[in-house]
Amino acid sequence: MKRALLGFAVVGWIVLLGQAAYGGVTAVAAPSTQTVPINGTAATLNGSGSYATNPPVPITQWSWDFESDGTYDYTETTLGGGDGIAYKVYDKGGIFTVTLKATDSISRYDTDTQEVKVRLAVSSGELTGKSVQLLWENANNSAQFTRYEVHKSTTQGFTPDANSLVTNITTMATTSYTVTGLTPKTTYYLQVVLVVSGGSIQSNELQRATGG
Ligand SMILES: [Ca+2]
Repeated sequence: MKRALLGFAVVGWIVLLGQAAYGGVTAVAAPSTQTVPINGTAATLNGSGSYATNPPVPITQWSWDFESDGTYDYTETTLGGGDGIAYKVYDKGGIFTVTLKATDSISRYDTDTQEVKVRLAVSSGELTGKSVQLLWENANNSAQFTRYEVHKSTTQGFTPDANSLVTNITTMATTSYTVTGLTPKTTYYLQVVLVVSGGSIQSNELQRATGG
């Protein structure tokens, strides 16, 4: 009798191990990285490519933690008409890791992550023959903020580097800067790079021609 019970226990463990090795849910967060502006275009958080195997039952619930702080911020289900695709507008600049949790109809789940870079949206204020004022949204993220870098170039699509750097601004609340000493009747390309603890993010590139 004792031997029979032991045999059953061993078979049970083999079945459990088989499920862990060959079946389950695979969460797929796509696209893996993307860049969106602050208070602008929503990031697309697409978990619809997630799937279950052995048995291949449907995925019935998707949950997202928008900044991977351990709390899921939004959940949708097939019962509620969800399709596994969510959108998120960020109101803080920075680099965010989004966690997706996909759960199937028999309560198995998996997680995957994607990176969303939220860049500054730069616009222009006053323009003269020798200067241009830049304005941008507050990064509003003291947990990550390191500095703003103002860059200028006469080459469209330039990559910000030491040569294009105009100034560093280390006060997060500062959201404008006037670039001076420019040549009249010249087209300039301007960016404000947001540097955060996890890396740096280029802004949009602003094109402005100085007056004569
Ligand atoms: Ca969260």
